[in-house]
Formats: sequence, structure tokens, C-alpha cells
Amino acid sequence: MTSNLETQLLALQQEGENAIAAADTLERLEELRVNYLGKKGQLGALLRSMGQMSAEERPKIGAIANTVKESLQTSLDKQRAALETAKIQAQLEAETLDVTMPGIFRPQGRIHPLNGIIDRALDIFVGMGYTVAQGSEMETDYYNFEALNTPPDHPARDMQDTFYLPDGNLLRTHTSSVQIRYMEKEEPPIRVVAPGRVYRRDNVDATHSAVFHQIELLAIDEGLTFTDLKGTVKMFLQAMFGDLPIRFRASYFPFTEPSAEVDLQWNGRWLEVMGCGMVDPNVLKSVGYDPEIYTGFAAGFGVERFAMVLHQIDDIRRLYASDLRFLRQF
Ligand code: 2NM
Repeated sequence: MTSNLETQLLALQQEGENAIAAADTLERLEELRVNYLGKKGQLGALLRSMGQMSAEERPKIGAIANTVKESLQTSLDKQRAALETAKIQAQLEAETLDVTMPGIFRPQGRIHPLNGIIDRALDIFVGMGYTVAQGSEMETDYYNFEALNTPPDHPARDMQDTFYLPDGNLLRTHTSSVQIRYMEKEEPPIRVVAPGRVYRRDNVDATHSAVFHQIELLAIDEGLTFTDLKGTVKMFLQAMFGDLPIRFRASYFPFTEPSAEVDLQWNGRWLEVMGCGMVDPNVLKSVGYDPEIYTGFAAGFGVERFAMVLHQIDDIRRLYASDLRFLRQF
């Protein structure tokens, strides 16, 4: 009986140690610990049969059982340490970073020349206290023409000049519609600048595009005069082009009276660069402002024209061609 139990204990130790040495994961090792040394494990099951043993046999078998238990526990600890080291080692190898590898090439992006002009111009006006406003490229006849004192028989309203949509709306021909909507929402004093894409039914050539960009500014206040307009335009053009001669030439727009064209002397030649004027009283009335109290000035220019002058670009179509050889120059 005694030697039988002793044999079983030693056999259990041998079997357990073989299994522990063969365990290749920490999960498997934990299974073995529960199987041999756990509360309902094999060692416990053998020891429960010690109850039937004589008093002198019991300490002897007990001592052997303790040796088996300690030996299995030591083997478990050793194998656990070995598996944990191997796991960390594998992880370190998987995460090895070769700092001598060449970097991943990421080509640098650039600001498109049109956005470059828009950014610079808006910075200048924001510096003078203006707020930037934007609006829809699709507009109603009212906001694009009617509220801007443009009569129904004005040539700009002709099918030849404006893109009309099947639903009766149109593609805005200037960003003035943004100014009208801004004035409807706000009360004077107003200082607003409206950049954006506009549409005209022009035949496309080196200097014309059916889609182009405009920036328009508007100031409404008590006591604003043509002198304020001239000073603002001069400050802006100086910031944009440098301190060059400018001149104002009488002109006509339906939405301003008086109106003027602004020329800039660039490389010894006079270039027309902006249109401007004092906001027509009819425009002020259409947004509910009293023209007896408020006056204002407005001005606008084409972004493409500015870009072409400042960067010596000979054909407007280059600005839309997405040719990287062209775009990388800016
Ligand atoms: C220009 C020239 C002259 C202009 C007028 C307005 C508004 F909404 F106040 F009536 N905004 N912009 C204006 C006036 C634009 O661009 C060549």
C-alpha cells in the first residue's frame, strides 16, 4: 500500500515534469499547474488517500508528497520564467526598428498661386478691420442683379453674358451678392471683403476664362467719402505691388455712383487693376439702409489678373491646368 502510493507520487512527479518541460505557452503552463497542483489537481487526489494510512507511514509519505509538490512548483516557476523571457525576446525582435533605413519620401505641397494672392489680399484687408464673408456660387436674379441696381435691360443680364440655370437661378457673375446678403443681416458700420469664384459667358483665351476669382470689398458708415475709397485702395495696392504710381479714371457700374477704374503703373505701363465707386443709394435702399444717413464705397478686382501681373504668367489657362511643372514654380 505504502510503496504503491510512493510509486504513484514519484510517477506523477516524472509525468508532470515532462509535461512542464514540453509546455510551449504560458496558457498551457497554467493548465498544467491547475491539473497537478490545483485544489482539484492530481497531487491532491493522491494525498486524500493518505487517510487510510498508519500513523508511522503518514509522515514518510507526507514528506515525499512535499518533495513532489516543491519539485513541480520549482519546475513550473523555471518554465514560466523561460517562456516569459522568450515572449519578450520575440516581441523585441518583431518590433525592431532599423534607424539606418532611408526615410519615407513625402513630396511637399505648395500654395496655388491663386490661393497665394487671395491669402495675401485677405490678410491686408483683415489688417484694416475687414471681415471675410463668403456665399453660394448659385444665386438668384435678385441678389446678383436686381438688388445691385442692375436694370432688366442691362447687357450683363443677357443670356450671352450670364450662365442661367434651368430652374431660373444663375451662376453669380460677381461676389457682390455676398455683400448684399451681408448688409441684409448686419447693420452699419460695415467692413466686409468677399473672395470667391464667379462665372461669365466669355470665350476662353489667354486672358479670359468663364470661371475666375474675384475679391470685392465694401465699407458702409456715416460720412464715408470718395477720399476714404482712394486711401483704402492706395493702401491695398501698395501692400500688394509696392509703392507704384496709381490713377483713378471715371467709369461706370450700375451699383456705384460715381464709379472709377484704378490703373497701376507697372514696368512703365499703365495696367487696369481694379474697379470701384461709391455705393449707389438705390443699393443701400434695397438692403433697408437710409442713404441720407449712410454712405459707402466698394471695390473689386480679379484674382487671376493679379496673379498674372505679379508672377509674369502669360496665359490664364495655366492657372487651371494642374501642370506640376508650372505649379512647382510657386
Ligand atoms: C466692383 C466695382 C465697383 C461692388 C459693389 C458692391 C455692393 F454690393 F456694395 F454693391 N460690392 N462690390 C463693386 C463696385 C465691385 O468690382 C469691380
